[in-house]
Amino acid sequence: TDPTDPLHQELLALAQEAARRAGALLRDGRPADLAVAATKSSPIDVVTEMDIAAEKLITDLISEHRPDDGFLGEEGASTEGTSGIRWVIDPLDGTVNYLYGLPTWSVSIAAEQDGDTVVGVVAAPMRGETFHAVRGGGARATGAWEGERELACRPAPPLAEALVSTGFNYVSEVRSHQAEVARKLIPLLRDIRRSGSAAVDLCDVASGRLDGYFERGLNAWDLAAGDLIAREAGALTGGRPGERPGRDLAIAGTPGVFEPLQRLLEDFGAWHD
Ligand code: 2AM
Ligand code: CA
Ligand code: CA
Ligand code: CA
Repeated sequence: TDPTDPLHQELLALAQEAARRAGALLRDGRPADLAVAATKSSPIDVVTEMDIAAEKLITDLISEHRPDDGFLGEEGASTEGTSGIRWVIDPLDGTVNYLYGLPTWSVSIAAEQDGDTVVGVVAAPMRGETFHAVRGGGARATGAWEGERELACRPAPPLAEALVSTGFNYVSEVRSHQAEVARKLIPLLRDIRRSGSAAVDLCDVASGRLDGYFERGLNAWDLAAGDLIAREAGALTGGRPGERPGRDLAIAGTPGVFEPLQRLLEDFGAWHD
């Protein structure tokens, strides 16, 4: 694949602009009393309004430039399109963090061409960072902290020194099982993190800030952009052995951590109760 393909460059520029604007909307539009509301009334409704507004901003902007593209978005965007391009969008990944005022949340936008992800953008406005990748062209990030840079995942440490992030589902029976898997893993790893944004975790693997990541129960919009960014940075990604990342299980890791982590998750039956 040719990373300088003008279509892919056009899709990248559009995804970056949409992510920038949606990130600004979420950052500037967040009600100051949201975290207080979390302990009272119905804060989820307020967050849901922001989710929906951000998704609409993204799909409106893209449709204006590319009226024939399809969409799949967490907040309901679902159209086929006729151009062969479909956008896979999570307008706000890390909703619970956003609700509480924690900085780890993101806007995730991917473009698929005939079913394969060709562009991924993840903007994390409160970290001042945006990550992007074009298929075959590597992954890059821009940000105040580490500047503009090419991303490369870390050289593999022994599993016992690997820092691995995960997430927990919201279905209580699944959570207990996930806690059991984490209990078995903790003594075998350096430590475990739980950031609350799957898209940010995948970008942190790409950046060499994490050695691995796994989660169960995710949807296409959580994974699409971050998975391409991780792979273009040299990470391996997958699901159950032999499968692509999906609802049952999504795993990303630096080569050398990915396979032993996948094997352990298989041994611990991480994708079933
Ligand atoms: P969200 O913030 O967009 O809802 C954190 O572990 C990851 O799980 C995030 O990507 C989060 O996405 C996702 N998530 C949150 N609630 C979920 C649910 N009910 N089902 C599946 N995934 C969920
Ligand atoms: Ca999500
Ligand atoms: Ca979301
Ligand atoms: Ca959600």
